[in-house]
Parts: sequence; structure tokens; C-alpha cells
Amino acid sequence: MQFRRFFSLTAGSTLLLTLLAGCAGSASSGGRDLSAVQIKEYQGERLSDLGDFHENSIKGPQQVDIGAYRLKVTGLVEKQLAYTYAEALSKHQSYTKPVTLDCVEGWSVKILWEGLLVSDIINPAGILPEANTIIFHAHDGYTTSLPLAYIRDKNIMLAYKINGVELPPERGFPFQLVAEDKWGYKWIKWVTEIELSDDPNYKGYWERAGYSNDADLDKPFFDR
Ligand SMILES: Nc1nc2c(c(=O)[nH]1)N[C@H]1C(S)=C(S)[C@@H](COP(=O)(O)O)O[C@H]1N2
Ligand SMILES: [Mo]
Repeated sequence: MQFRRFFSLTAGSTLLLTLLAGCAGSASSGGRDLSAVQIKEYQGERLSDLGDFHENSIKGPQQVDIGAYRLKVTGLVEKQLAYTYAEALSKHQSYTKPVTLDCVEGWSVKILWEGLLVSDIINPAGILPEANTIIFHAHDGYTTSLPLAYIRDKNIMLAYKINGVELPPERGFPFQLVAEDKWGYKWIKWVTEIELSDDPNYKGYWERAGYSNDADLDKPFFDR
């Protein structure tokens, strides 16, 4: 397993913690954790700051009403699932991993992500054998897709914390996909639905505009 269990991480490693400016105070129930401190360094390596992201989402930051929110698993499954935010977090093991997000615009951020495995979230739905693709849907209407084998083989995470802090609204609260080794447009934010599909050629928002559907970081991001 290439992941560190969340519990062994928090128990065993020395993390350099810095107060996130403007975020001191007590946590409010059910809302953002205002007492959160941002992790600045992980296993001797410096992490990027939450402020180092560039916000360029298609419709700007989304405000998701977490009371009404459901994380749905749909498509080629035996039975559809709909998790509340609390259920999604309590029913699945958490993992942490430092991964760099690279945007095609030329900036990148190295972040310590904490999240759930997409496989753990979808498996209880009973995935039908013809499924080979996952189409992710988001609150702002954005979509993107990835091969089911990639999601499983690489232990791809759905993150709910970055650098130890609950995902802020502009970073994708409640969940952002950590699409390791893929260009930033695969890192879908504000994820609402995980759809199992048999269409490997499905094209999401930026893919329809001509960006590569593979989106492998070691290849050009334009198909033509
Ligand atoms: N729902 C949604 N997710 C999205 C986008 C978007 O517009 N909507 N933009 C993508 C792009 S192009 C990038 S580079 C990353 C950037 O993450 P950030 O906005 O947190 O910096 O989010 C990706 N996820
Ligand atoms: Mo991007």
C-alpha cells in the first residue's frame, strides 16, 4: 500500500504547523473548522500554501449546502448510492498523500491531501462488469472522466482536506478529486456524482474544448 494510514500519520510523524492567517477561533458545529491549522511541511518537504492556487473555475467558487448535499454513485451499478457528507466520511477509511496539481496554465501546487479512496466509495454499489469509465459530475455543471482501471490501480482519492484544513469553498468543498499524474482539469472540485459508464470516449468540459482525454502529465495536453 503506497498510502499511509491516516491514524499512523497523525500519531507518528512530526508536522510543522503554522497558524493560517485569519482562521483562528473555535469550530462551529457542522460548518467550516475555524480552528484549523495548515500543514506547511511534510516529511521534510515544503508544501505549497493554500493561497498559491489560482482560482479559474468555469463559474467561480461554489457554495454547497452541506445539509442538502449527497454524494451519489450512479450509472452501471447494481444499486445507486447517495451518501450524506457525514456518511461518506464515517463509512470509509481516510488516507493522506502529498501530490502536486499541475494546471495547463503553467502553475502548480504541492499539497498534502486527505481523503477517501474512490474505489471504497463506489464498490458497495456493485459495479457492473461492462463499466470501464467513471464520469464525475460537479455542482457547477463541470464534468470530467477517467478510466475505472486508473481509479482503482492508482488508489485515486476524493479529498476533503488540504494541508490538514477542511477544503475551503473555492477549493472544492466538500470534495475534490486528486487525479494524480493528470493535468489539473481532471481534478474536479465540488463533486456531486460518480457515474459508472461504458463510454471511454466521454468528453468532459475541457476535453470537449480540445484538451486531451488522457491528460497524462508527461504528454502534451492538446490532442491536436
Ligand atoms: N467543478 C470544477 N472543477 C474544476 C474546475 C472547474 O472549473 N469546475 N477547474 C479545473 C481546473 S482547469 C484546474 S487547474 C483545477 C484547479 O484547482 P483550483 O481551482 O482549486 O486551483 O480544478 C479543476 N476542477
Ligand atoms: Mo486548469
